Amino acid sequence: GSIEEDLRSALATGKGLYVAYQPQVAGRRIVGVEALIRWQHPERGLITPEQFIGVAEETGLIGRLGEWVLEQACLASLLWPKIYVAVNLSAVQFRAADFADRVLAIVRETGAVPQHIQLEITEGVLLGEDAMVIDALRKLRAAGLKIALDDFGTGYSSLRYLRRFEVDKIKIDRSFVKHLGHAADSAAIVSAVVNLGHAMGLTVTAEGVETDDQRRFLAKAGCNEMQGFFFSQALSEGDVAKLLKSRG
Ligand code: G
Ligand code: G
Ligand code: MN
Ligand code: NA
Repeated sequence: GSIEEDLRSALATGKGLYVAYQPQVAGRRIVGVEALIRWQHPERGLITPEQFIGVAEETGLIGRLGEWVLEQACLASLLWPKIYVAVNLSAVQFRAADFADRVLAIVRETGAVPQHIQLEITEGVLLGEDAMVIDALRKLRAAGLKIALDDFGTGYSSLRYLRRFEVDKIKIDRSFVKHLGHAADSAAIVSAVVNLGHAMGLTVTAEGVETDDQRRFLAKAGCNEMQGFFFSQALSEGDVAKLLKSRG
C-alpha cells in the first residue's frame, strides 16, 4: 500500500510503530532522553521519520501519531522517575485549537509528572507568531512542562523567536557541533549561543556530539547538556532502564 494507508493501519493496530530514546547527559549523569519515533514497516523495513512525518503532516495523521508518541513517552517517564523525557512536536500539531488541552489530558491520564516532560519545537511552530501558539506554550509551561527550541540556529530568525516566546531550553543544532575543530566560526557561534542562552536563564543543550574533542569544547564553553552518538544512540525502553541501573 501507500505510506499513508500503511501508516493509517499501523496507527490503528499499533503494529510496527515504536519509540526509541536517546540519552541526554550533563557531565557523567543521564538527565533525560529524547523520544524518537521508529517504524518497522512490514515490507519496506525500517523507515526513518523523515520519510513519514511529512506524509503524516500532509494527511492529517500527525495529530494521532503525535499523541501516540506523547502517550508512549509519558508512560515511559513513569519508569524513569529521575530523568525527563523530551518529545518532538510538529508545527502542524500546534494548529489544532485544542492542542495544549490535548497534551495536558494525555499527561494527566498517564499520570506523568508534567515537570518530567519536555516538548521540543522548531521555528516552524513559531512562524507567524500567532496568539494561539503563544497561548498554547504559556498554558503548557504553566502546567509545568518544559519547552525546548530544537535545531537552534538553523532558522532565519532564531534570535527574534528567543525574545518573543517563553522557552526553557535551546538545543544547538548538530550542524554547528559537527564543524567544531574544523571551522573557527562554528566555535564562535557555539560559544556565543551558550552565553546568550545563559544570559536569558535558559538551559543549553548541544546535539550531535560524536567525538570527545567536541564534548570537551562544549564542556569548556559551559554547555549544560549534550546528546549524540559519542554518548549513545537512541535505545529501546529496556536498554534505557539497563543503562540507568548501571549508572546508578
Ligand atoms: O530519529 P532521527 O532519526 O532520525 O529523526 C529524524 C527527524 O525526525 C528529527 O528531526 C526528529 O526531530 C524527527 N522526529 C523523530 N521522532 C519524531 C516524532 O515523534 N514527532 C515528530 N514530529 N518528529 C519526530
Ligand atoms: O531534529 P532532531 O534534533 O530532533 O533530530 C534528532 C535526530 O538526530 C535523530 O535522527 C537522531 O538519530 C539524530 N542524531 C542523534 N545523535 C546524532 C549524532 O551524534 N550525529 C548525527 N549525525 N545524528 C544524530
Ligand atoms: Mn529533537
Ligand atoms: Na535537532
